[in-house]
Order: sequence, then structure tokens, then C-alpha cells
Amino acid sequence: MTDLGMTELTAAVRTTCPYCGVGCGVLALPDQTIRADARHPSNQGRLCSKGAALAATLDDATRLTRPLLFGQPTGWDQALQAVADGFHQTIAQHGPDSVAFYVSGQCLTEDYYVANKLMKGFIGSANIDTNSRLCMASSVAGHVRAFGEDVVPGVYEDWDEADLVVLVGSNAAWCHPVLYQRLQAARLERGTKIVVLDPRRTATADAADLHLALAPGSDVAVFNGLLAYLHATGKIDTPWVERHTSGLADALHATAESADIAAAAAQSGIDPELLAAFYDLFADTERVMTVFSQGVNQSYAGTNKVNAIINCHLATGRIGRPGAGPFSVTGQPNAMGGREVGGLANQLAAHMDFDDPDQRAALQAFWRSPTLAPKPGLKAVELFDAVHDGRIKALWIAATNPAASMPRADRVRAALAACPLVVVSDCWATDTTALADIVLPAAAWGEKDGTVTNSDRRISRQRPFRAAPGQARSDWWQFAEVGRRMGWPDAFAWRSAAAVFREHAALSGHANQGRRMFDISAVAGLDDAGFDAMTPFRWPLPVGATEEAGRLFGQGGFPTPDGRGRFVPTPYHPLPPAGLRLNTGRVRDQWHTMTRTGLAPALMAHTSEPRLTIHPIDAAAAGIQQDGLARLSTAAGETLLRADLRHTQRHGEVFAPMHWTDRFTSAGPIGRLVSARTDPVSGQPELKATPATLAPVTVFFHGLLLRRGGGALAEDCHWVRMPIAEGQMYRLAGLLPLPPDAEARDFAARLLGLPQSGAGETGDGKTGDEKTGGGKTGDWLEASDPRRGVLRIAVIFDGALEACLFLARDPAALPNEAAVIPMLGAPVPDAARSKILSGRIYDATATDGPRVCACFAVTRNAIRHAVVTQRLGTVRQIGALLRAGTNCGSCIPELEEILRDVRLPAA
Ligand SMILES: Nc1nc2c(c(=O)[nH]1)N[C@H]1C(S)=C(S)[C@@H](COP(=O)(O)OP(=O)(O)OC[C@H]3O[C@@H](n4cnc5c(=O)[nH]c(N)nc54)[C@H](O)[C@@H]3O)O[C@H]1N2
Ligand SMILES: Nc1nc2c(c(=O)[nH]1)N[C@H]1C(S)=C(S)[C@@H](COP(=O)(O)OP(=O)(O)OC[C@H]3O[C@@H](n4cnc5c(=O)[nH]c(N)nc54)[C@H](O)[C@@H]3O)O[C@H]1N2
Ligand code: SF4
Ligand SMILES: [Mo]
Repeated sequence: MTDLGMTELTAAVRTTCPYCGVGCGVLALPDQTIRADARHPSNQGRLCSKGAALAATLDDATRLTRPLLFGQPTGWDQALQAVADGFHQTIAQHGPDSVAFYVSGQCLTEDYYVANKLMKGFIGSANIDTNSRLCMASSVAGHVRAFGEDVVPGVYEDWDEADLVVLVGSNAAWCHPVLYQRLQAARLERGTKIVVLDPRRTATADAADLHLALAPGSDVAVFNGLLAYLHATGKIDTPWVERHTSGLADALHATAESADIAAAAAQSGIDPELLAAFYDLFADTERVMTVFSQGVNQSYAGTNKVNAIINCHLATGRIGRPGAGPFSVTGQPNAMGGREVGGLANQLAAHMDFDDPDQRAALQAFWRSPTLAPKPGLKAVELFDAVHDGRIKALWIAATNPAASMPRADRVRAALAACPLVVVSDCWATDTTALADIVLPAAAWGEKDGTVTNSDRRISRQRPFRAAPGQARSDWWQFAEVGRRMGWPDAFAWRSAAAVFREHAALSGHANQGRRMFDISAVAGLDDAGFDAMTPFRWPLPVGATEEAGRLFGQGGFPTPDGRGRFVPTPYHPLPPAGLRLNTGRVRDQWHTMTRTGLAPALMAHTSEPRLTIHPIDAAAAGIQQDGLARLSTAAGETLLRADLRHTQRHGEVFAPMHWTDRFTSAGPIGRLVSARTDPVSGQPELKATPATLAPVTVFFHGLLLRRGGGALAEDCHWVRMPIAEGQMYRLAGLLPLPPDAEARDFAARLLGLPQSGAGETGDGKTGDEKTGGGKTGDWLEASDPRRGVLRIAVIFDGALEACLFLARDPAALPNEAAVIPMLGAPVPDAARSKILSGRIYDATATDGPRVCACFAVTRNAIRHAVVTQRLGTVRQIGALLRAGTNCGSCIPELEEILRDVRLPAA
């Protein structure tokens, strides 16, 4: 990837990808293209499909560019004063706990530091929580219980050096693609074995040596069983355990109910032979790493899952050694940075503790703060409950979209609607900004300056390489301005992100003397030029350290009072039985609520709409067919999703992606249906196992709508929107029969984004004039066939196709999407007018279907076709022929899956 010339390299800005916690270094070139940074240790020149498509998301036109006060544009001064006054008055009347901040692992460390200082140190409440509560809270709690501090022991080099990697509740092939590629490369070299524990057969599971499709929530039983097995087979590293840990006997005691393989197999629903194979593999491999993510954290038993895993590593001493250890992969680009500044409601800054009076005093003295929050604040789910019942009366949300991403999202929306003051900082309009009283336009990635910390404790710079559009400003500046206006000018006086970073780094070393491992005081003295030039480094880096940190705890040295790592007893309590459970998570090419990735047509092509994956047996029981519309209901709400029947789905469970919001589908976010049951230790909600029911939905007509303008459709039908090169495409499903003729055309006109229908005549290819909203005259072409229930309308402005709509009772009567997409915005010669409504003005050369390779736009069908007809046998051969998989490599697991799939029938 480094075919860059010297001049390009010198002019390139080195920064870090804004998506996942892998933390890949990227180069922003002067022409605003994005390349992988070959020098960054986290990715060493690799990028995934999302990173590779970053340039396509640098779009000013869709951004928030001015502060909005009750919907009206205003200046920063008025907006900030309104926020400061609103918070000030609420606190004066109802006390500090009547206000709250809800922030995000997508804040830079500097943003996070300032928000946390303002709330905990000056407002004097700890009601600041973050979307990391939905993401990392169980790992944080598990680390603190086991190690005494929230510290990830491993490093990325372990991914190269392990002989066995166990991925628990992690779809790394899609969610941490560059680390996953690193693992695949190591596998070629050293034959690393891969075991995946996931109820679904994901892309990650597909490529594993062993996939254990465990029952949802049963991870604790599996790892309790493993601990008992290690004990029974004499695999405990007794000298290490005796020297460096405490509590093994109690932890073993708690494994009693899963202590033989048959019991653990029955509890987890895993075939006993496969489970035994996994236990043997783990027992016999020194270099074993257990990687875990949201299948572990987002659980009613998340913290126990984390500790059940860590227990097995402590018992074998396989921690902090090359290729060995528990490894929590972090989700967001700065999930770790948020933990370092104490962004969670139950933490203080710089890994200090609410429970430690000395640390509280030291922090208050360092901040010279009038008051320090005396006790932990409300955790996300409780926090929105408090907004709902009126205890919290002023809320500032930054860099997160809780109206879509929180469980029971409808309740969160009701809470925001009822809250007297809601401030939202975002870069784009979202489901949450729609409910704000004050909207603050935030500078986005590429415009912001600061630092992030990735999954292996590496702190990297984000550097600006473009101007923020309009008046958009950084979050740290917004919080500091409000702090100054609330009466603390000296405490919030910074003039740059560098100054904030220096204070944060200094605090990490303050009153520390080796008591807290998070210490980066060595960089507290960097001047602005030093901050600009800062290269990525791994913490701890205390004053005097000259080399970045590596693995931790290999020789013990845990930050507990007695220096010992702690076994935690993790008794297994199964989920209560449920007929069907709703599991939710991610797809490969979308990021969360899609505010950025939803702008790039190339990223839509892999998964173009949210589908509900159902096992064929469950689908048959509910009367649901492939591609049919299904009604999914839970105690929290209901929605409609198109069904995708797959054997990869575990029987008894359905899966829906978390990404789509009101802006992209009438179904809205799946978060509306998810229960808010939380883990009792971490407060993290269970987002992967909500009891649900299914029913089929009658679809009266199917439709395809293309138009230049975006936005939601107000009409009463099910729709999903996707960006295409020249505008937007919508797939429609009619929930009521099409109204009779003239009304049908009114309905069509509204869908097309035109004020009224009218002059057009029905009939093959006949033309009428159409007045449009902008006063322009468009030509309305129509070729409907009422007998077949077909309606086809095209609108032409200035000789080019402005919008078109196809409705039909039979989906087979709709034109091929790939053939229609290039028509939008394209000139329509007079001679072609009669053909346009057949959807055949351009030859349908593009192969239809989901796109597997985002970089070179290669579809699944094209790959299958080539594999079969050209007798391709390897990923390399596919790459040579179609280029698929030769750039970012994110699609390689799927190429392998296709190769296997095509080979299977023949075998
Ligand atoms: N493409 C993409 N990548 C991303 C993100 C994104 O939005 N898109 N977001 C980033 C963020 S913030 C995060 S947190 C990470 C999340 O990364 P992952 O955790 O890998 O992603 P998820 O899809 O949320 O969930 C992982 C898996 O947990 C499984 N699971 C569900 N229940 C259980 C269970 O009881 N036990 C076990 N063992 N597994 C279970 C699910 O079936 C799912 O396949 O991804 C990061 N990377
Ligand atoms: N059902 C279900 N729900 C889930 C999950 C799940 O697996 N299933 N996963 C959970 C997890 S792990 C996570 S991390 C969350 C993610 O959920 P969210 O944080 O709500 O998702 P994002 O879409 O990333 O929201 C970030 C918002 O910040 C804006 N933004 C981006 N950069 C900046 C910036 O620099 N400043 C400001 N002010 N705004 C910015 C974006 O436009 C976007 O609106 O979702 C959680 N919710
Ligand atoms: S793996 Fe992909 S999304 Fe994650 S940081 Fe790297 S390029 Fe960005
Ligand atoms: Mo996350």
C-alpha cells in the first residue's frame, strides 16, 4: 500500500481511523484520499473496507454547520450562554444531581477529559455516563475485580504469537478486521488454531477450526467447566498461582455445577465431544489467547463472563506472556481513552477511585475544584430512567445517538421529549438531535485535534487535515466554553487540545508513585510542537520511562493492595427460558447508527438493508418465508423486518443488525425492541437476548423508488433507504392495498417528492406536465398496467431523470435494481423516453446482488459465477481475476466461504 512518492508522503497528515478500537493509522493525502499508514504499529499498512472508504464520507453538504436554539439558527455565543444558563438555573433550583452528561467512546481523550472535569469536579455530580456503558462496562468491572485496576494485559503482538486464539462473542472478521487479518497471516505462518464461541455461525466462526454454537448467555458455564477441567487434569500452574494470585479455591468451588463436561455441555447446548475437544486444546496449549467482545460484555452476566475467562488464564499463568492472555477488544476508537479519563459514572479521572479518600483529595487539589462529586453517578440505563421520571432536568449528549442505540429506545425518546433542557452535540442530524432543544454543531474526524487509545493501550494522535464546515467546533471547546460561562474561567482556560492533553497526562502522574498503572506523566511536558509530532506509544509511560510499555502481569505485580491477581467466583445462572430470543449486533460495512458510513454507496452494497436472520425451522413455525416481511415483537416494542432464512442462525434465536435508524427505514432502530435488563455488577445492558415473538405480515405491493432528494418517507408503507451515486434508492412494501387510480397517483407523487399529481395521463408512455415544488416544470411519464397491479412513473427535469417509481403486486414485475440505479440523474434522450419505464434504458450489465468486495465493487453473484465457471480454488485466484480481496482484505473470509460453499455440493 505504500506506493506513495516522497512528496506525497511529506504532505500527508498522519492520523487515526475514527471507527473501531483496532486504532489503525491512516494517511490523509492532500487530495483528500485516505491510505493506510505503513508506519503505524497497529495496522502496519493494512485497512479494512470501512477505513478504505473514509474519503467517500468527507461530505460537507450533509453536516450540521450552525448552532440551533429551539430549531432556529443562532450564533455560538447565544447557544453557549443558553446552555450555561440552563444548567446553572437547574442546579440552583434542584441541586447538582438534577443535571447530566451522556458522552461517548467517540469523543477524543481531550473532549472526554474536559466534560468529566466539568461534571465531576465543578458541577459536583457524577451524573456523567457514556455509551461505553453499553460497550465496555463489563470488561472494565471484570478487570477491576481481577487485577485491581482497569488494565488490558496483552499487546497486539500476541495475535501474531499465539498458538490458539479463542474468540468469545466476537465477530472480529467484521468488527476488528485488521486484527483479524493479522491473525490470519499468523495462521499461515505458524498454524494458529482458532476456536469461536458464538451462538451464530458468523464470518469469523466460518473460518475457525472449531465453532461452538453455545446457547445465549451460557459462556459462564463453558468457562467454569474449563476451570474445573484444568484443575481435574492437573493443568493449574500451582507455583505461579501461589505466588501471584489469591482466591482459586473459592472460584473452583463456584464451578461445581459445571464441573463435568456433560454438565457444562448440557448447560451450554454444545455437543459434549466438541466441548471436550476445546477443553483439551486449551489445556494443552501454552500460548493461548482468549479474545472477547460484545457477546461477553453486553450480557445480564457480562462481568461474570469476563471473570470466568480471566480465571482460566490466572489458573494457568497464561497472562502477560507472549501469545497468552485474556484480551478484551474495544469497540470504539477511544473506548480506552474514556476509561483513562474516568468517563464512566462510577470512575474518577486517571484511574482514581471514589472509594479512596486520599485519591479523591488528591484529585480535588489538582483540579483546585470547589466540590468533587461525592459518590458515583447514574449509569446509562438508570440515567435515562431518571430523565424519564423527571429527576434529571437538563441533559447534554455528545457524540452518541441514544435515541437509536439505547435499549428501549422509545422510552429514551419519550424521556428526551419530556426533559426541560436537552443539548445535543453532533456532526449530523440524527434521531437524537431531532429531540434536542439546543443543537451544537461538532467538528468531525479529519477536523479534530487530539488523542485516542486503542485496544492494546496505544495512544495515537488524531490530526486535522481539513477545515470544519461552517461554524462546527470541537467538543472540548464546547464543554470548556460552558465551564467558563458557568463561572470557572481559570479551570477551563485551555486554548488548545495540546494544553488539555498536558493536564490529563500530568494528572495521571499526580499523587501516583506507582499506585495506579495508568501513568503517562512522561509526556506531560510536551510543548505544542512535541504534541504535534507525538508518535503512537503504549502506556504506562511514567516520568523517566524511555520505552513504551509491553505486556503486563507476566511476573505478577497486580495493582491490588497485596499485589496479587484475584480469582473471582462466578456461579452460573442461566437465562430464564424463552420461546425465541432477539440477538443484535453489527454488519461488516456499517458503523453504528450510520451517520458516517451511511453516506457512502460503496458501503451500502454489502448489506443494503436490515434483515432479520431466522433459522428455517423457526421461520416455518411462524409462517415466514424467505424475503417475506416479518413482525418482530418484544415487551418493549415491535417492528417490521425482511426475513433472511439461514442455517447459520441458531434455532430459537433471531438476529437483527443495530445500525438502521429512522433516517434509513420506517422500521426505525432495533434498539426500540431491546430490553434494558442490566448486569448487576457493571450496569451494562443485555443487548443480545431479548425474549421476542414473530408473525408474518401481508405485503400488498412491492416497490422501488429512486429520487435525487433524501429524507424519510411519510407515506404509510414499509421502506428502506440506501444512498446511490446520484441520490437515494428506497425499497418499499405496501402494508395496505394500493388505492384506486387517481389516489394511487397522488400517493405516487408524494413518494416521488412532488407536491401533487395531476396532468399526467395513464397509458403506455404517455406524457403530461408536472408542476414541481421548486417551480421547475418536470415531465411526468407513466406506463401503468392496472390489470397486473403495476404502476410505473418517471419524472424528468431538464432532460435528466429526477425520480422514478415502480410499484407492483408481484415483485418479479419490478425492474432490476442494478439496471435502474445508473439511470438516476442521467440524461434521457427523447428517443429513449418510451424505454425508460421498462427499466431497460441502460443495459443491465452490472451483476445484481450483495457486494462482497467493497473496494472493487464485486458482487457475490459475480464471484460465485467466476468460481464455478473458471474453476477457481483459492482466494488468490479470485483476486487475480476479479481483484476482489486484493485491497483491504475485509472480504477474504467471505471469499473463503464462497469457495467452500461452491465446493460443497460437488463433494
Ligand atoms: N463493522 C463494524 N465494526 C465495528 C463496529 C460497527 O458498528 N461496525 N462497532 C465497533 C464497536 S463500538 C464494538 S463494541 C465492536 C463489537 O464487536 P463484536 O462484539 O465482535 O460485534 P457484535 O456483532 O456486537 O457481537 C459479537 C457477537 O456476539 C455474539 N453473541 C450474542 N450472544 C452471545 C452469547 O451469549 N455468548 C457469546 N459467546 N456470543 C454471543 C453475537 O452473535 C455476535 O456475533 O465492534 C466495533 N467494530
Ligand atoms: N441493539 C444494540 N444496541 C447497541 C449495541 C448492540 O450491539 N446492539 N451496541 C452498543 C455499543 S457497543 C455501542 S459502542 C453503541 C454505539 O451507539 P452510538 O454511540 O449511539 O452510535 P454512533 O452512531 O456511533 O453515534 C455517534 C454519534 O456521534 C456523532 N459524532 C461522530 N463524531 C463526533 C464528534 O467528534 N463529536 C460529536 N459531538 N459527535 C460526533 C455521530 O454523527 C453519531 O451521531 O451502541 C450500543 N447499542
Ligand atoms: S480495522 Fe478498519 S475500522 Fe478498525 S481502525 Fe482499522 S481501518 Fe478503521
Ligand atoms: Mo461499542
